[in-house]
Amino acid sequence: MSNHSPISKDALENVVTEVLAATPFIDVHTHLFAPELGSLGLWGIDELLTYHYLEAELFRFNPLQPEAYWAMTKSQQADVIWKTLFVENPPLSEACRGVVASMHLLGLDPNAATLAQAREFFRAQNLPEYIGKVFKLAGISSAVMTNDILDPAEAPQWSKGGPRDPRFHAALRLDRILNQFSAHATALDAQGYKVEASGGGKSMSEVRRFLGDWVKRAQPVYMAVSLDDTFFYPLGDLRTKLFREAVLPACRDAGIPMSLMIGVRRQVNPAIRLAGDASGVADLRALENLCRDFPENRFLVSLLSRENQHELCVYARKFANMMPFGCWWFLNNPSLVEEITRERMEMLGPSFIPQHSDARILEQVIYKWRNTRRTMAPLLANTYRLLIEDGRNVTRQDVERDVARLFRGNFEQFVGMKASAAR
Ligand code: HDL
Ligand code: ZN
Repeated sequence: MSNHSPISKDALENVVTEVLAATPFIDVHTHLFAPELGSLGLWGIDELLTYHYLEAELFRFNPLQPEAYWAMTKSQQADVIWKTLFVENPPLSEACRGVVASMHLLGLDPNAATLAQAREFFRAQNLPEYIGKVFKLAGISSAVMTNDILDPAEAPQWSKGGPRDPRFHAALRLDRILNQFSAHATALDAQGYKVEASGGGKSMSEVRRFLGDWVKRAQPVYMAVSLDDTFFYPLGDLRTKLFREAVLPACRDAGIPMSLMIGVRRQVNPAIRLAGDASGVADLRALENLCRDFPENRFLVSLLSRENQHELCVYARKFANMMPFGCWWFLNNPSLVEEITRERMEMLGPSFIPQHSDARILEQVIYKWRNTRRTMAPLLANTYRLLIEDGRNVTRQDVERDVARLFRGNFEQFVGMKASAAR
């Protein structure tokens, strides 16, 4: 059958599955790092098992108290998580099954009683080459990093010029500036930017200059911030001033979008550290105001609450300068990915970015993208089935075009990246 001949309804899911498997995706938000950024990049079985999603689940199955857990070494922590969640209990949760899937696809035995075999395998890997193997298994061509440019652990890594590995794109993460400016004004001042903790004086133009210097250094594809569920815009606060006079102008200077990730209820349980954040419903009038007041800016948006998803689709229909992306964090589970993606397709057609992995540990991209393809195949096939039943032909070429657009082209076009071959 040629690429241009109509697909029969019963062949749809096979064709969609094949096209999803054959198209390398761009992972538009991760916490992965290019190998040139050294130990910031996490990989291997001990990191996979001490992922904060699994730490949260450990405390539900094991009476071990957090303080005692934090006192352990990384390998002791991984051992207790493996024993508790994978040996003594069935790894049925999404995060647990993900580790099983990644191990299995790497040729490791997820039924093993201990981590000895896995640790030996990872010790033998050469990172730059291994990244290629993992990205191939995940079906991704590149990943966007999260570069916290005021993090004392990361900033010095860029002094040597920073990565030029085409598999990794930079994104400037601005939480310390937008959410905790006063606490980080000294760090900015120490780097030669004349800012004041109050945000007064030349602070706004200096923050804009700081961001411009980082755009030159890191060539980011977007700037980003994670915002609490209580976030609002505009208020009479310093964050409103920073958005208006520094950050959004810096995005316009660079011609790149601002990524807003809204809805975190931070540290509801500080005892479990990174695992201690929760989710809350945000007031999307803030987003409405930003998209309307800044028509020259473009906004990538991902929301943490399931309850905000439908109104995000409505707003995306009102503002073409806003691009919904991903099923973030607590939403990255097949049952919710399916619900959210269907309502996006019904309201936006293929003009959104369905998913990002949010991977913190390299090998997570293997299972997170396996899950996305597994969820997307029947969903996309059903979308095309309805179109055929309502009178329109669908060809393999249509499917290839739409999958490339959803998982590559929408992002490349929205951030102004030159379109790269999808092969
Ligand atoms: O702020 C973010 O980018 C979130 O993704 C957090 O890193 C969160 O802890 C996370 O890892 N979610 O998957
Ligand atoms: Zn993230």
